[in-house]
Amino acid sequence: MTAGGAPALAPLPALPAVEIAAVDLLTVELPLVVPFTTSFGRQTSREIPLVRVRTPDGDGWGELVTPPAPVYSEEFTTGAALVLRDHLVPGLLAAGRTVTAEDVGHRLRSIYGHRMACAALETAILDAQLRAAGRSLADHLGAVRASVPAGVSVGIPDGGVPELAEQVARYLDDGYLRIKAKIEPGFDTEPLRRLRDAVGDDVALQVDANAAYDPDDPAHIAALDGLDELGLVLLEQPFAPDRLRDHARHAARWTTPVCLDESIHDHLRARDAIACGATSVVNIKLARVGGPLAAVSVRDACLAVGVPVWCGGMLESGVGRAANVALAALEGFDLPGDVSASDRYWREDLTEPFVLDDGHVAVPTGPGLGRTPHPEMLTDAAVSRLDH
Ligand code: NPG
Repeated sequence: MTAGGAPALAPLPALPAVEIAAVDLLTVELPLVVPFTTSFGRQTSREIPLVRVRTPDGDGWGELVTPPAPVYSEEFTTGAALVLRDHLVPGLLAAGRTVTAEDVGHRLRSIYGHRMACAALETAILDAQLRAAGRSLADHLGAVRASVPAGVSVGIPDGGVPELAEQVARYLDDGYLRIKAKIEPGFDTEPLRRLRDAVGDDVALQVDANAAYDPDDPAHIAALDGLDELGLVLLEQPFAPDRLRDHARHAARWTTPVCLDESIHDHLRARDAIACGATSVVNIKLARVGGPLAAVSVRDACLAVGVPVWCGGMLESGVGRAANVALAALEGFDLPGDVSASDRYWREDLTEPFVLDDGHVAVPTGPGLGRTPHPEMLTDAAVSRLDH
């Protein structure tokens, strides 16, 4: 058992440490092919900061997935870049420049939170270690499949239900195996009923509220009750992250499984949320929980009590997506995740693109992440040093 009681299914193999020569942050901006609107805002592009760990044996990469404002969690891009430069990287290197991915958790254990920032650093170090060892991340984490079932997350469109139905029809044509629609108070039961009518009962449809509902507001609860009749795969994060008891109270009345995302920041929270009935499915985002190693421990905690998991996304470029796809290839990730092809997000990805093949995305097999940013995509990147 690990410290918090998560049974490790199989310990990850040890990898040789790497010698860190420098740590950089390279930031590029990419426009999204379609605006992405959730209950907390509208995004038309992404500022994508990449952590690059330079070693004598080559570079390792990790993506910082923070939104520009602290609307999904406390983290946001400017703050995360600062905490990397002023706390995480100096704290890590203070104990020596020979490091392993595990050292991010061990050496920085006195720092609270900032999991997305930690995840970018841990991923970059693990990538460097794995590239030096000639091993893929998926293999290292214990992947059990060569390709993963792909779902797609669809924002709240400016054009309402007709535009939503049109977008969803296109994604289904492309082969996506499940649709996740964003909801918010005022855009829930009725639009979703019309979407269900448009796509038919056989389409795997789920909704994500991004914590926008008040568990004590009768109008909000009536709207969520209405969704319970639509044969949804799951209802994701209706209430604020800390409101586990409220999730449990309402989940007990609904037939639609409640799935938590924002609430689950580590394996202990996963264990508690499951035990109190707040969640019966868990969305695992490696960035939200602090990196690939923590993501495996959350998966372990869920699997130990038979709770299914799936891999979430944060509109990553090919760098972050490569890590997500490796995670989604593990045992237990049986539901299609928010693991979509590159062209759902970008006209041109930073890396060799991920493509959809018969509703699946192939798991990278090359060393480390198996994806490297194309140098020509980084020519306009803002570059800063994080290690001094
Ligand atoms: O396909 O990567 C993707 C996006 C999936 O809906 C998605 N992400 O709440 O899960 C979420 C949402 C998100 C995106 C949240 C960006 C925060 C920022």
